[in-house]
Amino acid sequence: MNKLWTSLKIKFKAIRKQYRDVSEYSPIEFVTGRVKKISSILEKSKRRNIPEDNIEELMEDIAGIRIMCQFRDDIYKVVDLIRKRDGKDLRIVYEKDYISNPKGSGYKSYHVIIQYPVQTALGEQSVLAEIQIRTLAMNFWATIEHSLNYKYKDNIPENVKNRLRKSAEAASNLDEEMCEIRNEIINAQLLFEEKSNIVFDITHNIQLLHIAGQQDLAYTFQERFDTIWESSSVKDLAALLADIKSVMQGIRYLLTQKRMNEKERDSAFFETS
Ligand code: 0O2
Repeated sequence: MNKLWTSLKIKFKAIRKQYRDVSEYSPIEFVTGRVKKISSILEKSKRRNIPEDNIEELMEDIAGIRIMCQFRDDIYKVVDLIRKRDGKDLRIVYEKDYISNPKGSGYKSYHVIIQYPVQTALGEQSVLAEIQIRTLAMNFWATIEHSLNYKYKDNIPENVKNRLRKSAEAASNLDEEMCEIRNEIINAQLLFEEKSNIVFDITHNIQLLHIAGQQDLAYTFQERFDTIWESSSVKDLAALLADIKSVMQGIRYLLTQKRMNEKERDSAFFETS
């Protein structure tokens, strides 16, 4: 089983590295291996009537990995990454979405049960494994709840259960808040990029007006730019750029006409001389 989760862990760590190598944000924060405790295996085999000899083939979560993500949206990106590999280096058997449908305990995670090939002394064997995908907050909650369950031997007192459910809600709110903050940051970055592109275009076109000998127009636009720049409105900057571009188009048209007239005049001069 160690071979299985080591191989899976390496696979997902490699995906994370690929993102980081091209300086892109990785939806995978970190990956850990996970092997079920013997007591859990026995309890589950009893609950599901799985004969001891068939545990490895029939119990899907004996071993697997946990993939931790920074943000809740990242979980679905990781699920998509796994789906893209379906039928290639692994096969998806089924999925359990405990994020849309949390467990009664308050537990949240996305589980993907896969069939995965491992090399054994008897050759290649396909084994079942569970990939649990969750945020750091979900993992924090699940780790504590799991250890309390262990301590109370699955008989957590009702008042503690209630508090755990409330803390699961708090973890969920934290995830939501973080997602919103993140989207706000991404939007602010996009707006900043848009603004700097417009400013670059405006200043470049004002320079072109100077080169074209249109000093008066260049100064008029420069003044408008100075006023808008103070107020920092992208909408106003975009309107100014549109005005400059339309004036530039007119100037270009006039210059082309002028050049054509000059050419015609020159050829008429050479024809008559
Ligand atoms: P360990 O020690 O992590 O392996 P089901 O029969 O479908 O109702 P089943 O088959 O146990 O339930 O599958 P499920 O619910 O998908 O659980 C598989 C694993 O998910 C668990 O394995 C846990 O790792 C995790 N998990 C599921 N529910 C909870 C929960 O309420 N709290 C916590 N902390 N983890 C949960 P094990 O063997 O329980 O634990």
